[in-house]
Formats: sequence, structure tokens, C-alpha cells
Amino acid sequence: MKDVTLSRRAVMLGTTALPMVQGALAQARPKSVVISSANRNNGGVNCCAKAMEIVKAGGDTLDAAIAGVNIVELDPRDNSVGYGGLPNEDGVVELDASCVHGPSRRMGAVGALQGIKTPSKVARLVMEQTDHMMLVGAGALRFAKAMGFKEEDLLTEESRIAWLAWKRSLRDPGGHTNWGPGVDAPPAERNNRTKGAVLKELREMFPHVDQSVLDQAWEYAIHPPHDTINCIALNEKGEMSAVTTTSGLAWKIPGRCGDSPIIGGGLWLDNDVGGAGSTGRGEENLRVCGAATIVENMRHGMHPKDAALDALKRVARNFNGDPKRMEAVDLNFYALRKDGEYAGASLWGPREGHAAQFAVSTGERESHMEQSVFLYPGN
Ligand code: SD4
Repeated sequence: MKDVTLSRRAVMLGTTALPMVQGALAQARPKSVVISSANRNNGGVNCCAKAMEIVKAGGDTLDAAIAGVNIVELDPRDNSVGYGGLPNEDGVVELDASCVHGPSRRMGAVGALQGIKTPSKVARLVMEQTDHMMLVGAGALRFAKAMGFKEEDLLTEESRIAWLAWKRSLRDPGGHTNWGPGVDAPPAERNNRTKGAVLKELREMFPHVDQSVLDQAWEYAIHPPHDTINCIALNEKGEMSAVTTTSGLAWKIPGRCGDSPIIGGGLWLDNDVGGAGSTGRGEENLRVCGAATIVENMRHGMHPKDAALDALKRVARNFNGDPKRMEAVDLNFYALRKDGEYAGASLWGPREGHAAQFAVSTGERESHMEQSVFLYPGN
């Protein structure tokens, strides 16, 4: 197969070399590749396997990517995507999603959508059935219901308990909290919202649940997880599509949209070049228009790995390159170029023994995990 690794010269020539770069990508003999974020319970691997099955059967790349992420949206165990996602501060699950269909160069998105398990499908319908690009909140829900979706409670018992643990762990600097026994409780209880105190109350409220659920709930309350899923698919005709779907940051202010539904932020794809997406702290990604930046970097000849690392450097620039100030930021990018080259890139190397990974299926090799490159070593 012809190697289309783009020349350094093409990179250095800048915009005058763009036709050359795009020409090289256009001539690349396409291969089938699907990549996605890792996600818990093998979510990313299952997503890529499903999407590849559809790609190999000759299906549309957006059908493939959406069918892949639907597995994770519908899995109640993944608490950052779809059903079972951790809720906003009011205890209501609000979902964001976006999609890009490369061949038709069309896009759709939904933000702060409540009550629908598969927001990626609604984003696609916004693209296909409306003259708009993005619907949010009550309007997005009304649209979804008009399209035949069933409105459901998306909170699972686990996510409800985690939300209650979070409410009970909160207190203002003076030590007051409205969540937890107050009026007649001994003062020590009121001012001691420790893990033990909070879980004791929750144990009384949920006597039937395993201790592991309570321990997990406390962990989520203190360190909210994120596991948004981004999936990008390429077929042998050189067609590409991508989707990002999430419940966003746990405990967010109702109505908050992160980067996932922002086309150009949490997702971008140009069928002439490639696609990119993100998981992690959406606000920091939006400050560098991450996905669009990565695709433009690839257009100018960068390998997906360098393109994504460059976007992470721009994130670091916003903190004057001070890793200490970025300790609480977690951000991951995924990039797939039209010639089948791909990468995952993370702001941090392994932290607390956990290294950032992403899922890949190449058609020749079945769905598996690979290590992401990173900007800063972890700990
Ligand atoms: C957001 N980027 O709403 C999403 C959250 C996320 O993994 O990715 N979690 O900011």
C-alpha cells in the first residue's frame, strides 16, 4: 500500500502546500478504521467492534458510529453517557451530543436534552430533518418526542445515590449544608460531612444496596468521573463520520453545555482530511476549539498524534504552561486521518496508575485498546 505519510516539506511550505497535502490524502488507498474513547466496561472496544461490523457490511459511516455509541448510551453502568449518566446539580440527567456526516458534509447537535436515552440519534435527526444545526433543552426534548422518542427517567439507583452523596458532601465554608439532618441533629453531625457520616445516612435510606455502591457513590461525589464517548469511522471508500455523546460534567449547573455538542469543539470532521473528538474538561477544550484545531493541523500535514498534542499545547498555553495549575484538568483527544492514521492524546500520562487509552478497530485487527500519547508525565 502506498505510504502517504506527509512530508516535512509540505508542513513547512504552509498554505501553499495545502493542495499537495490534501491531494496526498485524497489519493491514499482508504482502509476501514474506527476509533473511540476507552470508556468503562469495555464500552469503547464494544463500540468500535459494532461500528466496524457495519462499516465492513458496507453500511454508512454515520450509521456505524451511532450504532457503536448507542451501546454505551444504553448501558446503565456507564455513568457519563446516556442512561445512567450522573445528573446535574438538581438531580436531573442532561445529555449533549453531536454528529458529522462526512460524505454529505452535514452536522447536527443537541444540548441539555433530558429524558431521552440516545441523544446521538436525536442529533442525527436534527441534521436530517431540520434546517437547524443544534437544538437545546425543552425544544430539543419536544423535537425528540415529535420524532417518536419515549421520554424516560434516565437516573439509575446508582446515579441517584451518587447525586445524594454529592449533595450531602457539600457545605459552605461556614460548615452549613441543607442536605443532611439539620434541625434536631447534634452539631457535630451537621459540621462533619465526612464519608462515614454521609454513607451512614445513605445506608439508612438504601438498606438493600451493596456497600460497594455506597463507596462508589462517595468516590463519584468527590471525584466526578468522565467517560463521554467519541467515535470516528472511516470506510474503504474514504467516507468518514463521527459522533460525540455525553451526560457532561456531573453536578453541573442545569443548562450547562460542554464541548460535546459544540461542533468544532468536542467534534469536527472534514471528509477531505479527517476527524477529531474529545473527552474530559469541556470548558478547557472549548478555549482552544480542540477538534477543529486538530483537523486543521492534519490538513496542514501533521500526523494525528502531533495534531492532537499541538491542541493540548494550546490548552497548556492558557495556563502559561504551568502543570500545577492544570492538575485538576483532564482532557483527551482522538483523531483519525483520512488515510487511516490515528491517535489518542491525553494532557496527562499515567496518574494513580491509570494511563489514558483509546479503542481501535482496523478491520484487519479486531477491536482493542491502545495507549494514548500525552503532553505531561503523570505521577
Ligand atoms: C463535557 N467533555 O461535558 C464533556 C465531559 C466529558 O468525559 O468528556 N467527560 O465537558
